[in-house]
Amino acid sequence: MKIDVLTLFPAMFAGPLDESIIHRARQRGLLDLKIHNLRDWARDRRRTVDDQPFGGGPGMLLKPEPLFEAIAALRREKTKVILLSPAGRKFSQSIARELAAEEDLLLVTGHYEGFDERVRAALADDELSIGDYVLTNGALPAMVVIDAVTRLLPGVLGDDESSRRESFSAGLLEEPQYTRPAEFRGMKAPDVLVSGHHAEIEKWRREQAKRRTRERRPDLLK
Ligand code: 4GX
Repeated sequence: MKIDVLTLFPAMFAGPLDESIIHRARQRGLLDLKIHNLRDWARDRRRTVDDQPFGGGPGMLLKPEPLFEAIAALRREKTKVILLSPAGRKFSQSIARELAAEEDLLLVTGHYEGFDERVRAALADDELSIGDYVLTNGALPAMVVIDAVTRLLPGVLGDDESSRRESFSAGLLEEPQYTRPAEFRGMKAPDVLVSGHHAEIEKWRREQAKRRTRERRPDLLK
């Protein structure tokens, strides 16, 4: 899969996407990720990308010309252009699955008070929010989307990692889990897990996952 990102803060992307599973996916060619600086499409000597809103009010908006030129330069036939902003539809695992089936994404991160509305109207195929809180810019939301989508691409996770995810636990929170030692500072791991009785263990895990989901996230059961 190819993912392009348009941002005013390309340096923010250096660390998080060069570690661990995402790093491995990039190295193996499963994810082709490119970060682009919106300022490269500014026309004036000061490389201006923002301007004051018509009608007055606080803050600045991303002006349309650099965004239109950048998106025209970066988009290809099958590219899905996605804006990141608090006004988007709420990002979720099912949207991550939708996006993982695409060939080509262009993530456009909001800054300042947002975009000129014509960017939305003319260029965006979708608009996503990662949750109901206010961040300083859209770089972290873009990285959240990239991370959640990349781990769903074929071949990115090892068999162990992905088969466990695909098992009964889908749609439920994880059950309590323990590793050695079986007793630690007076706290014991449940006997059933240590017992080695596989059918009992599976039954216990399923019950615990359901109970935890019912107690903490009943919305997931609906
Ligand atoms: N999920 N932010 C975007 C600027 C902005 C404001 C309005 C477009 C319209 C966020 C989130 C988020 C802060 C990124 C405001 N862009 N983005 N930025 N939550 O809080 O996606």
